[in-house]
Amino acid sequence: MNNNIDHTDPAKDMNSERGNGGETHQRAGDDTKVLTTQQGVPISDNQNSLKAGSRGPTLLEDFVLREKINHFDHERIPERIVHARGSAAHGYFELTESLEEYTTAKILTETGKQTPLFTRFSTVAGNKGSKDTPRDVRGFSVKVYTEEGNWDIVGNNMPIFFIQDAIKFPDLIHAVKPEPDRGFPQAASAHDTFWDFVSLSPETMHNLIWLMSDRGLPRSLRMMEGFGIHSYRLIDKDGRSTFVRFHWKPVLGVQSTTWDEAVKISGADPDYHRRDLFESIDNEMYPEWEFGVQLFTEEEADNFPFDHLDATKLIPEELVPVKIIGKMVLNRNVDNFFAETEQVAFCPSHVVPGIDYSNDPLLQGRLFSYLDTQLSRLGSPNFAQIPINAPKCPFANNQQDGHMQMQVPKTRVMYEPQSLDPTRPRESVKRGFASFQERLDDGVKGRIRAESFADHYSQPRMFYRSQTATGQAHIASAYAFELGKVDTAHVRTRTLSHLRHIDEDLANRVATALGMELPEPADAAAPVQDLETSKAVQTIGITPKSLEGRLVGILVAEGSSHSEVEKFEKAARAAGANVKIVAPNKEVTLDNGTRIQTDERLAGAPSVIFDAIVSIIMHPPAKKLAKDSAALDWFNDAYAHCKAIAYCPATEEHILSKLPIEKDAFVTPLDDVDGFIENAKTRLWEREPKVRDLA
Ligand code: HDE
Repeated sequence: MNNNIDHTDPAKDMNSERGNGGETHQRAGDDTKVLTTQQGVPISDNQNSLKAGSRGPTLLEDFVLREKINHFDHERIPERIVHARGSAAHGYFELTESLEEYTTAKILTETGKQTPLFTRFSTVAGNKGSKDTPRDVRGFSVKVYTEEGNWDIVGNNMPIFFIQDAIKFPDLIHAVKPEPDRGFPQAASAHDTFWDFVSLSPETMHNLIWLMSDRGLPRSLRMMEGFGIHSYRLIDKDGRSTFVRFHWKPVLGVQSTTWDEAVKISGADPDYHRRDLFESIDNEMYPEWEFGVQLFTEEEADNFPFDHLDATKLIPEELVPVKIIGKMVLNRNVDNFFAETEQVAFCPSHVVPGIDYSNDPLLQGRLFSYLDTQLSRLGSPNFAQIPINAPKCPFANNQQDGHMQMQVPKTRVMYEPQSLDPTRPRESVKRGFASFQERLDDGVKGRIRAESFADHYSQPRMFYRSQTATGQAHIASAYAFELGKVDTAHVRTRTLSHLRHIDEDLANRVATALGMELPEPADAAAPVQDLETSKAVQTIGITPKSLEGRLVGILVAEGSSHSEVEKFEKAARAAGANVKIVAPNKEVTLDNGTRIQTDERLAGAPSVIFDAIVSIIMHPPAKKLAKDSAALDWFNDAYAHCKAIAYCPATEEHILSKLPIEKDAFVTPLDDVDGFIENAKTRLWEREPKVRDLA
């Protein structure tokens, strides 16, 4: 426990003065950094505007007031049309194994060097101020400031996307965003327009089932996989190409919350993921990912039972293993949210020599979209000069002028070729980016969808059949929940007609939960295949048994045992967890007389924000808490979310005995610290059917 209280008031040491209105504020002395206008003019009074007389009108002359209000009025920029809600951090990339055989890109061939990067995670559908824990895909964007220019891997936490062709993107997003007439629901796919669109676009079925799975509810941004999704190309020194898909694998493993938990977290802490990322970096528990590649040739791709240019298809790791060749560590929080997290501009078109694109029609459309949207969002083609976007290697070209130009080129020559200024930049065949010389045989021009893109159900089937029983129940329940919010009957029916192709059991469970009849299966454009299942696409099945990077909540109250608290805190920290002390009040005195400041008040820290809970309270407070719904929910929810609970005698007598909590293997008395720590590393999923009616 490091929560001993220091009541020193920092303000009392400062040079306080009473202003005219009677408020207390500090005035800078001559030796302090002085507040100025944007023109550098020192400001003497930042509390009162210039008036004619003490009670008279404010004067237009007041340039200090006008400049301040004017700047304030223009503080907002348009938020991202998608991925508006995001959290980011600085870190580095380090290559551990060279891909020299496949590419000339220095970032993928020079091992052992730390290259700075900036990573932003996001939800897709919600506005900038929306909650962190909706059921949604998460963005996973990495900007690596390589010495050959910036390389952005703009990916998601799922290995596939909803649509196959960029032309459908505005429709997909309009369908999922709040409905335009009513302006709701915010950050939610559970509404008619989304399911109307997806049920009419069977290509969405694969990403949909990932979204309905636990992958749509990450426990932490630190516990998500990242995927570049599309096939890219690596180009070697002889101009030969190998296809590649990029992967980020979290060292803490993949972990998710349950739906009920995610819903409650969004009320308890809408910034749950942002806070978690910030606090773990602040506590020097630096999130880390392994960087991996799936490499394959054109000939190998021709034998896949799907088309790798189709972004709705993943390449099973069992078919092409992910080769781990590097790592990413996030070790520095942003200094300023707006300057960095908001203004960062990721573009799939930012690649470096040795990395190139495939013909994936979704990727091709993205190559246009990002620069275009950033022009309107950041307001000028000079956004690349903003520090977070600027390369950290030398850069020079003949682009000039425009809004907010920060550079002052000292030359007559802003064109090329030229013969007047030898200091000006020139193209370099040797070092410059060169596109892969692809032979194109297909001479037909048209709005064509390749026949090899027609199979929309085989991989969703593979995904469903790969899950654990709990994972499958969560998926069926998620469909039932979402379709339960859809009022248009034919949209629900049409969705069920697709589910029949994915898996009859899934279709039946969802139909039963909705109280609906199963319709005929939808028309399938291609025969559905029974592919090999893949463990790599599970969530619960691959969540590591570990407390590393997780959070334990310890409930205390007046008179709680100092030594018990210390014992549990020590054990949890030794297992790699962080610990928060919770109490009915902000300050409490423990049995040894130490007065501590708690991390959270019980009313503001429901158990959903913890991975496991401990209760160490004496009889009088326990008796009182037995009448407090926040306290009862604390235990009930931890139990309902299959978490480990360690309880003291007073908790057992006054609280647990009144709740529908069975003393199963994960509900243990205080004397079994080791048992609690072991349980806290995982969840007791077998408990779930007792507490929830899953589909
Ligand atoms: Fe994006 N996407 N996207 N997207 N996307 C944007 O660019 C777009 C797609 C992704 O943290 C926008 O700067 C189109 C796939 C992430 O700042 C916009 C299509 C994947 C982020 C845009 C896609 C992504 C974006 C909005 C279909 C995973 C957040 C703001 C062709 C591989 C980046 C912006 C950040 C952001 C367009 C599909 C990931 C409008 C047209 C597939 C992580 O340009």
